Amino acid sequence: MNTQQADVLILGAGPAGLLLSQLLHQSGVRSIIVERTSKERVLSRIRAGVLERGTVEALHEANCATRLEAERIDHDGLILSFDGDQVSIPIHELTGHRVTVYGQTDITADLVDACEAREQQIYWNCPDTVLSKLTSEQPCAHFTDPTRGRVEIQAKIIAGCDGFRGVARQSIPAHIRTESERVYPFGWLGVLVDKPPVAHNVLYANHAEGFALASMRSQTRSRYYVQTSPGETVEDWSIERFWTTFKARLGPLSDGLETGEPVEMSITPLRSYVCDQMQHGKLFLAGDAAHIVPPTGAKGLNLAVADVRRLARAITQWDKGYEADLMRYSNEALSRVWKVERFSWYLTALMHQFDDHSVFEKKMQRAEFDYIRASTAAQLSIAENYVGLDY
Ligand code: FAS
Ligand code: PHB
Repeated sequence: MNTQQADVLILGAGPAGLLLSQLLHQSGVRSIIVERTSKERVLSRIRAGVLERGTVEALHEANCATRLEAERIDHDGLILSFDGDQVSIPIHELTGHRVTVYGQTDITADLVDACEAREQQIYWNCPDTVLSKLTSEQPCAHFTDPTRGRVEIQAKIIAGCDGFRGVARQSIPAHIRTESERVYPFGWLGVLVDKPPVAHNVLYANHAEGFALASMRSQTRSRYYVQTSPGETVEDWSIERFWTTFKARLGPLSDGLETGEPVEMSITPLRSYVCDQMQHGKLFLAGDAAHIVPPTGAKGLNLAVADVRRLARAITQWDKGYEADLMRYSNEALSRVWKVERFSWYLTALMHQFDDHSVFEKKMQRAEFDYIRASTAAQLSIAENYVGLDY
């Protein structure tokens, strides 16, 4: 058995784990990362694309914003379309802030580059981690490294950044965990295509046949989504069927759309989920390990970053002998998590077609849209959530 000591053990090399390691390094706190899969697999994931102001700030704090500053696209607004009617919400005019388009794939690559530049220790391809002694002063992780064999890491703190299907949350005793979940009766089929974006801002469309979203990764690469029925898989969708559906749901807003063969095509299920305990003993959860939001509000990655910024500051204070922030971490993180869950659920309920909706519920969706179109106060509410609530 190879045994190692670490101040902080981070489980997961997704954006949450990588950013936490980088921010701790900036504060002089050393960590070790253990990742279930390969570096190539981590770098290949195509997910979020819209960054809140806090996420951009965090990447600057992490000294990982050089490429972001060279390639970012800032948006002053977002567009909501409802059966062909539309409202453009001027988020910058209303809040003084913008959102930034820069893909999660690029963020992950930038963070991995930073880790390698400072020779951060990352155990890749270690799928069998087991956590123990979480309520002791020396929590442990045991796993099998492909080259070194069995490894035991004795840490002072363990950060569970291992996503929704990781082991960290499951290591909190079930009788202590309070979990809340809403699974939506639809998914999103996402397409990445090397064509100029059809709209200059992110466009959300609710059409009688279903939801569609037009976003981008650059001026030459677009990211588009359509709502799919329960149980549908990516094999049920040809790219031709996608383009026909996408055009129909955008209506006249699809004028000028350039179609083509996809770089990537995949289906994501939609759920809202919160584990109401984000810490247990010396284990602290951050990101998708603790919560999931439907991507409608563009919040998944941004919420993970907000957790990590809070946790990094608390661990840095702990390292200096001040534990109060760490003891308050879960309660304070959850306060913001629930507000972001609300916004993501609200926009999902507003912009999607639900098979079990009565005529009344459909009328309520339309009335909400008409209210937003006519009310600066309603638009400000959406705008302040979209650009990111204060930490
Ligand atoms: P992640 O899931 O990204 O990373 C967790 C890491 O832990 C992974 O590398 C995993 O391999 C590793 N891991 C898991 N189990 C482990 C174990 N036992 N031991 C060690 N490591 C382990 N958000 C948006 O805002 N907009 C979007 O459009 C969007 N699209 C998405 C599409 C998909 C298919 C998915 C799954 C999510 C999407 N999200 C989107 C949300 C997504 O961006 C997450 O919020 C973000 O990746 C959260 O980052 P992490 O918390 O680091 O979790
Ligand atoms: C994306 O660009 O992938 C994106 C944008 C806005 C969302 C979700 C995803 O709400």
